[in-house]
Amino acid sequence: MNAKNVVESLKKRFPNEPEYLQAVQEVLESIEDVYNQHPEFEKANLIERLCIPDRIFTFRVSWVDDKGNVQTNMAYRVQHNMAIGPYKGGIRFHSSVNLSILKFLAFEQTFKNALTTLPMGGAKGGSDFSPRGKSNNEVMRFCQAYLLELWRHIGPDTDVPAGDIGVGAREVGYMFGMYRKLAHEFTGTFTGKGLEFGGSLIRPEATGYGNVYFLCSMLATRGIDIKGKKCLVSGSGNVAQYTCEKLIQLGAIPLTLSDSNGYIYDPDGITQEKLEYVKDLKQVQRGRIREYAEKYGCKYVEGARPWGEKADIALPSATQNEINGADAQKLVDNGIIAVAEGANMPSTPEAIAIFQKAKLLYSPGKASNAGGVATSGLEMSQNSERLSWSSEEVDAKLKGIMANIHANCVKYGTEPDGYINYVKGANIAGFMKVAKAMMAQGII
Ligand code: NDP
Ligand code: 2IT
Repeated sequence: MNAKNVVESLKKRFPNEPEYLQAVQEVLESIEDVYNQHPEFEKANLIERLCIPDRIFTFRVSWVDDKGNVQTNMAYRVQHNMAIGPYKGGIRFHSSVNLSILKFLAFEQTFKNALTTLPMGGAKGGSDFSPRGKSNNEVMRFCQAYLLELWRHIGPDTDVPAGDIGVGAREVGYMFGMYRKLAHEFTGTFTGKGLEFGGSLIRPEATGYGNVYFLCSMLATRGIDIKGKKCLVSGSGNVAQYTCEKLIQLGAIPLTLSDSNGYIYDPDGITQEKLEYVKDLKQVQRGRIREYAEKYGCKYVEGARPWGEKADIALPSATQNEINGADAQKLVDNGIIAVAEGANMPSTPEAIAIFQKAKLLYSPGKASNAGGVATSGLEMSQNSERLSWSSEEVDAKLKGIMANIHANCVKYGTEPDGYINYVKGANIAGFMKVAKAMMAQGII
């Protein structure tokens, strides 16, 4: 397999899907050598079967807004790979959602889920519907309308959706409610559910907590303590909030948060008390991060991202391609020591090259944000046995899983000079598991 040629041929077949091609290129470049040590892979055309999703559902969703107008949105579910378990992955509601973005996310999810060691295949879904500015009733009607089509394609042993951008506890609740009504069964077909109806303790916290656990493992390879470290966090949603919470618990100092309008910089650090305000602002009031600056009298920068601020660690937790080459250079010039990705593919290829050239501790999202889906896997286990585990038990399992992913990255990603290439490590470890499962199951 020649990674460049495969990407070129995919470019011809899917010319309008830049995010998908970007994600594929990163993985293929890092697994090329290992893949070519297995001629049986090439004979089975494993690479095309692994890059192209098993199937994609595309459909129109119609719903009625509060003024009585009939609205339409495009909606999708990409079922990428089922070789190691039922399809599993979140649902994104955001105006930018298109097939390229969902295909990149489903592709990444396949390797991420393999890394968790739990039996989950890869999928992603979503719609160009934006919950922002919509009433609660409009969100509910949209979720129900989306499920009217989606429900027949999912199930506890088929495909188990969860949250992602624009989809949190509220949206999962509405979607699960509609699912169980249509399917006439109560099963663990969604994760991220409310605690009263089968949700798992620690699932809301898991992505952010897991990312910080992973960061601590990276720092430990250089004997660095997280205590007192100044951190730049982007986003202000689920992942950003619980990233801040774990940073605060471990004595680190989060300085920034952002949303699509701008970022806040709090030189005194975001404390637990201020974070509780952010949780309420975002989860209940559904306000903008600018309001934090107004309340606490700190800096707010409109239309910018926080990467120009000076700190020790960056934890991008908003969206894809939010750190470009120029941002990465600023971070390196300002003396950053580690970048731990909470979001999926937040760094462009140019940014990754700059981080790796500077020999930073740099972890790709598929390794360091895997705690979210891993805890979804634990929610599935609890639902199957109709039991709920304590938060201590779930958190201990999450810690163990993150430590295991880190160890696998070290195993497959350590370069001759001792530098740990976490991108390479995560891609090879995830790929090998899925590849072996596909080979064993024949050409299907
Ligand atoms: P939320 O919807 O809870 O929060 C998203 C945050 O990112 C918001 O602050 C949002 O601001 C901001 N944001 C979204 N899109 C953009 C954009 N185009 N430009 C700038 N800011 C943007 O989502 P999550 O916290 O769940 O997800 C954040 C990232 O983490 C995503 O990349 C997601 O794929 C990834 N992830 C999530 C997991 C989970 O369990 N939830 C698990 C693993 C990864 P605004 O309000 O202005 O839109
Ligand atoms: O990107 C991700 O891993 C998620 N949005 C979580 C997926 C899940 O099924 O919990």
